[in-house]
Amino acid sequence: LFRLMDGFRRNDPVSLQKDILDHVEFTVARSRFNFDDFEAYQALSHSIRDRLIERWHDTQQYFKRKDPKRLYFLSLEFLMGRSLSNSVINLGIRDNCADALNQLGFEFEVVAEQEGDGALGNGGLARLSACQMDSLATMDFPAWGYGLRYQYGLFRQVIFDGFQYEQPDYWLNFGNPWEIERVHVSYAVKFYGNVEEELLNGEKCKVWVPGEMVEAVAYDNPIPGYGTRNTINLRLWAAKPSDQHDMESFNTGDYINAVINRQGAETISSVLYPDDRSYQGKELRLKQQYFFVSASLQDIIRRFKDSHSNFDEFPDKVALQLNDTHPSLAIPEVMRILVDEEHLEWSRAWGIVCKLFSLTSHTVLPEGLEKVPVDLLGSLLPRHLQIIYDINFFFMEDLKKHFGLDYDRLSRMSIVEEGAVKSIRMANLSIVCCHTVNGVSRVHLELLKTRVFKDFYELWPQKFQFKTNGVTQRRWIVVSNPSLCSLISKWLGTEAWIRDVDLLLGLREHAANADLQQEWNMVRRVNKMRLAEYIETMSGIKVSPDAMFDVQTKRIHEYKRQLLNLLGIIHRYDCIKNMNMNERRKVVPRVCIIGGKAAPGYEIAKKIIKLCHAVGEKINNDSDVGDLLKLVFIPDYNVSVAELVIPGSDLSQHISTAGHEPSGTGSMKFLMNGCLLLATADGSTIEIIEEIGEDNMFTFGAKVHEVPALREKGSALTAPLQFARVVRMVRDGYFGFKDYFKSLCDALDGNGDFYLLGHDFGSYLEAQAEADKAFVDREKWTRMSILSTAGSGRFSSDRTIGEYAEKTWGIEPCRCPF
Ligand code: 26Y
Repeated sequence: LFRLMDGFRRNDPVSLQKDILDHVEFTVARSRFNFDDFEAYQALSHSIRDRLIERWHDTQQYFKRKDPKRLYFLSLEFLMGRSLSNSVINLGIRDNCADALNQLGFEFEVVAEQEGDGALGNGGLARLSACQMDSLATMDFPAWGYGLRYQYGLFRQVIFDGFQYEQPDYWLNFGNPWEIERVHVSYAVKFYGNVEEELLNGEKCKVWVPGEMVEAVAYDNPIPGYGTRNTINLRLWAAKPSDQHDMESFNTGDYINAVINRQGAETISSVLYPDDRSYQGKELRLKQQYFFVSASLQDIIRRFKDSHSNFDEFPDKVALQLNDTHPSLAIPEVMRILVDEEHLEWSRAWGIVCKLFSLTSHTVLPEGLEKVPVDLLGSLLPRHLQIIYDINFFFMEDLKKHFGLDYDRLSRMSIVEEGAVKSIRMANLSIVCCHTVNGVSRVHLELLKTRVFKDFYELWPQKFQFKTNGVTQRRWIVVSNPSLCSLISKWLGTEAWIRDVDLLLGLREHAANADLQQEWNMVRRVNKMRLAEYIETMSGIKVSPDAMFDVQTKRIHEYKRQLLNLLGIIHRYDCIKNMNMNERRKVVPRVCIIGGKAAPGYEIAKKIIKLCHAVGEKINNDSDVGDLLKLVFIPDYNVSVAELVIPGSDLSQHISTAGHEPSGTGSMKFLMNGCLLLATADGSTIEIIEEIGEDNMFTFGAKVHEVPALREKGSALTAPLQFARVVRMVRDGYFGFKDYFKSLCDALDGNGDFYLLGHDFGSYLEAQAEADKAFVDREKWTRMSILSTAGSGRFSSDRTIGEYAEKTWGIEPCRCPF
């Protein structure tokens, strides 16, 4: 009772201080009279973890008692970043923690900097999962996230001589106070073997006799909501050797080798695949996917069975969300459990499965669609392959009824792809079984309907929906830009926008107010100085905060066109070189900042990184140019680097070839922080333009519907002369490495310019010139900046999650009352 009324752990600075010192002494095992910043981080984190665990228990008990329909969010990737600041802010105890640390002689910011990044994902899709978890918790939804606890997260990018090198990210080296190991929550996951038939009550049924077993152990990561006691769970699975079926190997007498072989099991969850571009049918990747799916479903079904016995109620209590097709083996797995283990009839099981699943697609590239070779699937998961064949058989029968014997269509829509390598199309499997297929922006849905999944749209138009992505303002304003956060609250007269983000619109009426403008610029200036300092420490390059900070940070992809940006920078450099002193005085100084990782096997992306360094080397050391132009590459871009870069940017670039970026979420983070966008009309920027108005940003380039015809024509005719000139500079070795850059230049030749850099170059330069013009008009620029933040509310993940909850998952808030 004491606990219900009072809270077990107190949150005043003195109690926090006591807890911190206790953890210094008993958890970190250091003297309370002598500990450093890192140990202070560990002790504070453990104190916060205690508080999270209390709330976690209360929330989970409340969910259990109320038994609402739950959402299970299945994703192979989560990019959580750091947890300390986010947790104390969501718990509402940041200032108290800072006071407590202060009295012990530590500074909160310095202590928080000690934390490493949780980087269990590649890019957009993975960070989106993290933002959505924050919204699910804050909005009190009864949700669980499931994922894999990779021992090695996304590689660390190291730049040496301008080239990218990949280093392992062994993020657990210094311990992870944010997870709770649940040694007793573990499940056996089966692989290989064969399928046998057995008689059960006179009926034939299939039994999968596995050839290998691995244990999945749960690690729980509490996700606290903001302004609520609700704390939901992100459960990540780690692979451990299984005790079952192991007697044989130990009886052969080769004890040492038997022990060593057991360690092999752990490789399943050892490393994240660092490619977000093309799927390769690798056995380990497939093993990861099934391992994750099997453990999660055993856990979900166990929880369901705790209070239910009839599987017909399963879809009333459970919604399963597939984050792209990566977890789509969950579909045959649920069928297998219902049919083989629970002995439901096929058609009854199928009826249940069809009400459970929803899919969100995050790609438009055909290479991104997963296709698993049948041989691989059949050897690793023999029973699942049979089930997939059966699902396909019934689906093909239905199709014939619907469309007649249109064999072209049948073969395009089949889950099984015949061809040199017979494969299972995971997207087709998912669409057949999911009640809803979501795109991540309006235009993305259009592309899914008219290109990628056209046949399926014609069959099931009602399945196809979109929910424009969003990002959480808690992480992307409150945590990463505290001074802007205070300023917003001051001018809105409330902090309520942190939960109710539409209130940001209230800033619109103050956008021209001179006092707000002055305070706004002061906050932005300090953020720029912080970024300038970081740049100098990382690269030794001194940049002036008076210059416009022009930023493009995201994964390196041809379609994202970092190369267009670089060619634009070369053009700017070329112009400055050809100016006289008088003309140079009119140039608006720029600091161009590029950051992002290239997939290790993506040669062209790696060349783009090298080109950035080569061009930077030349420009930054040219005394003719001085502070008028700088080019810096920020290495190892990740969530915590983003938290520093985004608030310090003036202009940010989102310049993909139209029709290639499903949504893009970086743009939303920059927008929230009052950074102006320079963008093509692609993905979510189309909707951002609608929300804040075309006159509030700088847009250029071909439109989605123009791209196919332009490609046909080739851009040889439309590319401006300046384009040929800058490409030639690279080709002729003006920046060195002539041979190495040759293939980059070849790809831009007239007919080969697939991403239309040549076509868009002219309008890109015009948009850049517009940005220069606006930047020198301080009043105008600041107004645009305030209006950007004001209009960013629609791009909060709170809005996205609200839409999913209502239209796709059918779940309702369940708020823990104490
Ligand atoms: C199968 C494997 C090769 C693979 C692994 C990861 C394929 C794709 C991915 C990740 C895709 C991804 O991150 N897509 C991005 O999702 C964001 C969130 O919806 C979008 O904003 C962004 O436009 C899209 O590229």
